[in-house]
Amino acid sequence: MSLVLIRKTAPTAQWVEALRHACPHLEVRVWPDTGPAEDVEFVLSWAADPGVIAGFPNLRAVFSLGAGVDHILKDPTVPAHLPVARMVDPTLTTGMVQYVCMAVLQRHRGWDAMRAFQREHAWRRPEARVSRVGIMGLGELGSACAPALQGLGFEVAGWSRRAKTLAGVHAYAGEDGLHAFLARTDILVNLLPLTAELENILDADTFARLPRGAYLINVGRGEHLVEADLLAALDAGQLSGATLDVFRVEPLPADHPFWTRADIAITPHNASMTHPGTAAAHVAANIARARAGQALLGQVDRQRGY
Ligand code: NDP
Ligand code: OXD
Repeated sequence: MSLVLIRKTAPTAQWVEALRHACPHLEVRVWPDTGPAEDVEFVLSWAADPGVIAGFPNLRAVFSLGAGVDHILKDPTVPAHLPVARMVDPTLTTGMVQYVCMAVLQRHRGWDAMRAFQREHAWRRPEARVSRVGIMGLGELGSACAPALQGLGFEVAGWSRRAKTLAGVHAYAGEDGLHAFLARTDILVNLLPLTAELENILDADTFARLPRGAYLINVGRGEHLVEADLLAALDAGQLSGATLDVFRVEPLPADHPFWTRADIAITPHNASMTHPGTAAAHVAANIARARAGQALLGQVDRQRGY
């Protein structure tokens, strides 16, 4: 029996080596060289084409190469009974904490303004700011970013589906908590998963509820953001800027209006990456669990969508 690795647009050698090391008795194959479809027990995938996963009749589980599972759940052919697990990887978490802290600090300390002053040879200090950070999504990643930001001196709030208690974090939950959460947030960090309910959550209404001049950091998914509403909010001064790592269409098309805006910082969906050396252990643990008929680590609730 084998595991098939599906990673169409990125190298696979490191993954194969790490998986063979973590699971010495597992046969690892790289799609499309899968061998007999009946022999495939697990798929470890990022953005498999629709129908590919359903082509393996004896699967025990599907593992995502990333924290997000939207790329798997949007394929209607993936059998409903099949357990799906998201990635939980310490290196992925650390990378996200670094990125979010970097983007928050750049905004808070006026880094872009200082670079612009430098280009003019101007010895000038940006305005001092008070920045209350609000994190949408207090899961694996959001709940790791919160204490790191607190350690840097920020007042931090978080918004999740169910009520949460995190030391020192102002926790808001559900639709009832959303407006109050937004009203106290100067820098909004989106770390939500993409579910049907959350698509387009970063829209004109959300922006209007933030304090005037607030800043957006979107590291969740491009589909959370209504792009035209962001441009309108920036033009109207309701938002003062945005750091965007994820987009509806990736790579971001060369003629997209975001590219040329001084008030938008773009990064190429690399806020954080799964690292095979640390993540293979999570896959190995889940293989053992699936074979023992146990719930997976990071198992997704297919109804909830994350
Ligand atoms: P988790 O599943 O651990 O956490 C998801 C969080 O979102 C939970 O706190 C959950 O609430 C909350 N949530 C879900 N639905 C709702 C809702 N309807 N209303 C309010 N809150 C909701 O995910 P991770 O932290 O591991 O990852 C989050 C996302 O980050 C990924 O799905 C992916 O899209 C993105 N990501 C982006 C990367 C990048 O490089 N740009 C890298 C890695 C991830 P509750 O706690 O109550 O369940
Ligand atoms: C992920 C991502 O979901 O990289 O891990 O977006």
